[in-house]
Amino acid sequence: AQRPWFRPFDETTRSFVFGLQPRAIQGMLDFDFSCGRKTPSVAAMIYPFGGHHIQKFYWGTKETLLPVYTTVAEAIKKHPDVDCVVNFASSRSVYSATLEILSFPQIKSIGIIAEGVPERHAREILHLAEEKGVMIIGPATVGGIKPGCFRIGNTGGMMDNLISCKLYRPGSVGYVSKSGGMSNELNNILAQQTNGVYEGIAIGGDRYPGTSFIDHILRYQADPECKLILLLGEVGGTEEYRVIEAVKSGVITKPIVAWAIGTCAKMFTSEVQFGHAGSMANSDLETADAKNRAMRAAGFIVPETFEDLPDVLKVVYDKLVENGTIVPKPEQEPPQIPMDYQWASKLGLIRKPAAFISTISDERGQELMYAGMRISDVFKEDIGIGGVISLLWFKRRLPAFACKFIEMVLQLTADHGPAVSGAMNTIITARAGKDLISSLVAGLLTIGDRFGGALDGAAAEFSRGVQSGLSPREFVDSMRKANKLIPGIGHKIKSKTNPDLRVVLVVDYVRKHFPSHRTLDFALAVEDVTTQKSNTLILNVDGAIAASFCDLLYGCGAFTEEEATEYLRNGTLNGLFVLGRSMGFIGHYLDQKSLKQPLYRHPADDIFINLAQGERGLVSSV
Ligand code: Q5B
Repeated sequence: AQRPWFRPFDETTRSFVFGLQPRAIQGMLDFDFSCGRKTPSVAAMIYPFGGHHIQKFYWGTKETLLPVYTTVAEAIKKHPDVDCVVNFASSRSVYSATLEILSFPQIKSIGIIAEGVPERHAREILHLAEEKGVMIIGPATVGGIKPGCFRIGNTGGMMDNLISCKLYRPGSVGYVSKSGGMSNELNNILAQQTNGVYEGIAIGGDRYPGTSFIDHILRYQADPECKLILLLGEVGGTEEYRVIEAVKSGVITKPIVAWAIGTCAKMFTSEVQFGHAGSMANSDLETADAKNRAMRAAGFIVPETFEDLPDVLKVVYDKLVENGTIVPKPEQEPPQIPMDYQWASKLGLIRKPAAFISTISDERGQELMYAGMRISDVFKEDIGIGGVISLLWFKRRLPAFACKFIEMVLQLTADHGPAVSGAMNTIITARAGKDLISSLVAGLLTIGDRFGGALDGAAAEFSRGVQSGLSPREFVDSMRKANKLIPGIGHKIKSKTNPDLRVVLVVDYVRKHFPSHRTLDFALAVEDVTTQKSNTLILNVDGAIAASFCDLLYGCGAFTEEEATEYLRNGTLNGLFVLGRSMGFIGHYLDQKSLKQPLYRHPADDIFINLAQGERGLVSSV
């Protein structure tokens, strides 16, 4: 867009942001939206690292995508409408980045935010920019703002501040200051005492800013929309004198209110360096008092103190309204800007129901917590795997005998040879070249009612038997009547004559350490009945663990009856087998890998293939 020389920014200004600055960009886009801009003022980001990608931002209540380019050249090529760069490059890289940007004549203005730019680099940039007719704002600046049009980076602060300073629409006062912080103060004063800011630029606090007070004041003088000029100078440097000369020589004719801050420097016995690199008087001329005196003498409107500045501005503004120079426009409703969620939530302005609830662990603080116990205490108190499971599964410390029993279960169920369903699956999957997790999961998926996953069912049936007061015989009959196998009873290879020693170990431990073992006793009595039919119908490892765990949950004193029932119903016990057997499956996977076992193909002569059977079914269905 063609803009007059004195108006570098308007409501069509489009910019690149150099550097990954999503917060600043979101701030610029929120400002644009509040101004009623049709298009976002940021067209793209330039970031040399991380490759070309896209980032998502809010545009009002909706979302929009901005590209991230790795080179200025690519960005320039894709966005011929952009003529401004907000350069967030660090003090180390800003010099080379700015030189690169300056090599593209499409760019007419650059805001340089970095502090600590070496003065030699700043002067070179300034010299080159002058040669090329590019306006530099900064370095060491927050930037500037053109109300209703364009915001450089973070200028003006948070959205609530921008709204309360009415920066979403133009006023009539153009100001220039060194300090970004003081710009905020001026935005506020001007919103209260006048019809607000027309444009505000913070040139930055370094000794060699890219543009100075006079550059911007000359633009304000030329711009018919700017009716009143405000200059906030400060101690150090002589830039205010260039403005004084322009006023004296009649180049600046618009009313100009001014103040040089740092008048308190005289109260110190030695020279004072204020916050900015350039804010120190190296001669009498550079003191704030001398500048204020000289500006007053040249016809600037200079208050007695900074505190009087708002009143003085009001008087001057009222006169301009009275004589018709400024015709105040009817105030427009401040726009509704959706609040930033993080910010509003931090201030306690909004709430929302959490999508998830979690009550077992917390990593947000300094130390990881398991159910309220610090991870360092887990080790200090040596609670072991049983203790960790008691915290993460049951959200409480269980008595030592219970934790020990959990560990015993994990050890007993860890493996039962390569021939069981799950291990076979893991082995075949590993031999098919799959990874550890796929092979492990292939094994785990076999766990169910028949293999290894009979614990939940066994716990439900044995505790039903105990609670209903049935005799073991009546219980077995009730299962037969319901045409159900008893979970936890029966084994493929173990029998009365070939007992499963894992079961013996469980029974011994429980009888010795548990306060009550009536469910286990009931299950063993059921075994006495079932083994009368076949000596393979023993209480198997699933059944023994399940019955014992019922006794643990109902009898250890850590759970109410309801809680114990709930844990059984929720599949806790099969979890024990899954956890324990995972150790074995991982072992089988690693074993196959280290043995370099090839792809397995089952011998066809071991599969009875009978197509005739299938064909008959097909024919009959036709
Ligand atoms: N009958 C385990 O079957 C097995 C009966 C029953 C009443 C029963 C079977 C069963 C319940 C599920 C269960 C966990 C399939 C087992 C485990 C981990 C493992 C594995 C390992 C490891 C064995 C013969 C006759 C039939 C049946 C009757 C059988 N079970 N009656 N209640 N529970 N149990 N699973 O030997 O009149 O002739 O028709 O499903 O607890 O998985 O090491 O291998 O650590 O990895 O093939 O230990 O018992 O017997 O099916 O031929 O039945 O007994 O009705 O009667 P079998 P079947 P009938 S531990």
